[in-house]
Amino acid sequence: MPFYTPPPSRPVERALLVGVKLPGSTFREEEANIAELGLLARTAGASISGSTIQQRTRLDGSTYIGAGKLEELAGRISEGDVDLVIFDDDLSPAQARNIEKRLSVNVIDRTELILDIFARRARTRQARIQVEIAQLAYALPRLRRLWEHLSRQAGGIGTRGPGETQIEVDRRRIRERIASLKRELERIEGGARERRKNRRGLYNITIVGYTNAGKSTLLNRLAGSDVLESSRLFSTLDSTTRRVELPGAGPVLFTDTIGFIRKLPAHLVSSFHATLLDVEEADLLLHVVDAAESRREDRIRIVDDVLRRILAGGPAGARAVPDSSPRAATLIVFNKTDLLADEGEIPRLAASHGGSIPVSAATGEGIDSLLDAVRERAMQDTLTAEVAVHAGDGRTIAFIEENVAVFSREIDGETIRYRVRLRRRDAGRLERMAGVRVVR
Ligand SMILES: Nc1nc2c(ncn2[C@@H]2O[C@H](COP(=O)(O)OP(=O)(O)OP(=O)(O)O)[C@@H](O)[C@H]2O)c(=O)[nH]1
Ligand SMILES: [Mg+2]
Repeated sequence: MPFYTPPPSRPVERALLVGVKLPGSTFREEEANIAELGLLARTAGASISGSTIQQRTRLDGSTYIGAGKLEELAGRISEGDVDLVIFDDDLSPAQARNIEKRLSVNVIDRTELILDIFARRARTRQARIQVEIAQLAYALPRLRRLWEHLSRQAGGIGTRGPGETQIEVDRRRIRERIASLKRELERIEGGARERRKNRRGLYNITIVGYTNAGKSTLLNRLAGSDVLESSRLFSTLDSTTRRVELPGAGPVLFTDTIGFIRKLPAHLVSSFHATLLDVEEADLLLHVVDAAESRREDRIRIVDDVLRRILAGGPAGARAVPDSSPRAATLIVFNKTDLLADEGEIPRLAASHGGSIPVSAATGEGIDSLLDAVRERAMQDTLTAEVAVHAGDGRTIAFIEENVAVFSREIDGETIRYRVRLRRRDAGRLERMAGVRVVR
């Protein structure tokens, strides 16, 4: 595939990280951004040789960092301990080309790095297709550079004539491939939507948040499960759902989702269909925030923003709403409170976001309060009902058995009496099908 995909067994690449500080931001912010880029690079399997932040009043159109800085980088690279230069921002095809020409080592930008991590992590067919679509869409305007790269590797100069036509052929092939992958994705998602029907009747809680916030650890703590949790970024690529009995509220479903990050590649956002469905179907969103992270407020904003972008790209009508926000209520969960140096920080967190809940998924502290809050919401949004159905009404019986949390069923002559817990918004639908009597 015409994309930067290093072989899995490559030796550890030594990376130099490059950021630019523009007038709108501070050095401290850029340092934090570079630190995050370093984490991403390590997640992708690279080691870090060094980093540099260039202060500029504006970006340079042809070299991004400016000709002088580029020379400086070339000097730094000639010392011999750098195989790869990673830019914290997206480079235009021309910028990447110019920089690569001068530096003679691999040059990638933030999007390529994130796509590379996703490509390595994707396990399910659906995740793989989504990543491949994003990679191809990203590669499409950059084919010329990739071709130059290849011809340089082959030692060939003067391949321009045939190269040009080859690029046209490749572009067409890539577009065809994207179209066919999208069709396959739609087929897979059709099936997934069918399977999801099974969880309609249960109360759905979707866990969202910045990558590494502790979403999977929280799910494991809540459900006693063992979803992969790790200090690497993007350990979770596929959603996982666990059923949990909440005393009083019956069974509910918790779903762990992929983490978000600053400057998430646009192509990738539009392919987050699974997460979109998880968010759309949620009755309650738990937004997990790393309380010990100094930029937690920024991260809350970034996650809200990505959620809006995902929802805006969603199916039917959502596109028309530029500020589409999740339909479900959101509860902010400040995680990792065990890492807070200052005890007084916890009340300050609570004050900063009303109704938020401080927890430590690692130690279990605060988990009971979280479960209480979830139970309270679930009780508000669901109700216990008694449903009487004629034993011959197969359609309604099938609907109840498949879509509603059933506590008990009793046969009383020609009638089946169910005791169920169902979502308020499902009650009307059931009422039209059978005689629903609400028991309070
Ligand atoms: N000290 C401490 N560490 C935690 C806590 N919760 C999670 N962690 C650690 O934080 C890291 C990330 O946890 P995960 O649960 O994998 O985070 P995630 O949000 O699922 O991350 P991605 O799936 O990569 O987006 C792991 O090293 C966890 O052990 C906590 O309450 N306290
Ligand atoms: Mg995870």
